[in-house]
Amino acid sequence: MLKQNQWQWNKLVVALLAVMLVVGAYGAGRLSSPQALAAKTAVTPTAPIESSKTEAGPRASDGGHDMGQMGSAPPTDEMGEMDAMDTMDEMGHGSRPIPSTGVPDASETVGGQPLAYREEDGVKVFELTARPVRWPILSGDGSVVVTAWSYNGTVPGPMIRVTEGDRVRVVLKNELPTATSIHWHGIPLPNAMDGVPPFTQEPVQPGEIFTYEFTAPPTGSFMYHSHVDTDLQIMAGLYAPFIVDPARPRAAGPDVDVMWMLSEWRVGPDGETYPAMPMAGSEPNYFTINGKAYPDTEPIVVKKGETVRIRLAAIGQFTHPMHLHGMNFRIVGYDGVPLPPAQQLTRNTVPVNPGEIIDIEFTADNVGTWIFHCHVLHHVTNDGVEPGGLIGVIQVVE
Ligand SMILES: [Cu+2]
Repeated sequence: MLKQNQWQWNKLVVALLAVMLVVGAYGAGRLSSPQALAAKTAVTPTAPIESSKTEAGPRASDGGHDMGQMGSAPPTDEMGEMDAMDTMDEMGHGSRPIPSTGVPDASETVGGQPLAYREEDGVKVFELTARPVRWPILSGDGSVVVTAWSYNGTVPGPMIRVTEGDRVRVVLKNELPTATSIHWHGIPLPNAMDGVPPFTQEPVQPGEIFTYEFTAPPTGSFMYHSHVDTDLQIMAGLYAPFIVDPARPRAAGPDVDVMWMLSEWRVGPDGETYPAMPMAGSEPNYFTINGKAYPDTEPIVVKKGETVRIRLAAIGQFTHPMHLHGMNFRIVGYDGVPLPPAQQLTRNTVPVNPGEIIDIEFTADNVGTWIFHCHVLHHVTNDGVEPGGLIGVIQVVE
């Protein structure tokens, strides 16, 4: 009896040991994969293997970005070249910096300004040149300059503003190192003018010119942006506002009427600019309204009682829930379509998803210095330091 109990006890111990071994091995496997991935991810941003062939290396003038947790170590011997190559493949082109060698500094410092046009036989003709530029997103002591791809040397590119029914012609010259195109986001137009290689046109090669022409749609907020390698080219700055005004304006327009284009950047510890691609491991560490991070974002100053319209456009790869302090706003337009009063929600926070354009209006009836900011809290930092990023200041004065 005793012997049989001992035998069963031994069997139980052996079975328990076996279970522990299996669970242990499974747990170790589960743990080791993400750790290995994290190690690879951390190494990649400073392993610009591709770029080292064409780039002169880190820009000394851009040194001093303390990346903290975003930081990364150069590839270690044990990592080996094969591992580095594997990681490059996993991360795609998000791991390569936007080439900065020979890129000139921007001559303008404010983006999204109205673009002058000339009239030819009743057609409004606009000219755009897509070209690289060194663009300041933060000035002063902690200045940060990114390597951007721009329209006419600014981020965002210049605002095209026309009246509904206008005939519009846009001549695009490509001075980028790669092919590009322009898509007219939200604007109904003939298919051949939609700007989407390979579906509607061939890519516009470096040095080439392509002319777009269409009729301006009914009034609303739109944008234009590249439609080639979009997760690189749009993240690098190839976007701009396009506004269509009503042919017969309503009695009283808003006193302030601005468009805020929201986007993200990644500046690496090497000072180079990487396209922010969250799902490719290239997390952004700077966030901009019209190409500027707070405190360089343009403040809005209004008198008490004046009306403010802000056209919010998320052109990057994140949703930005924009929250206004001190006052509520009405959502008066969605994706370029003005909303009738019965559909206008009153809110103080509105999520702006990638590709969406949301028009809000409010009466500035509360005196003070109010902020209108993204409520994803990482997005109100500059490289991890708050306040920064997607904060706009609205100053209501007597
Ligand atoms: Cu955000």
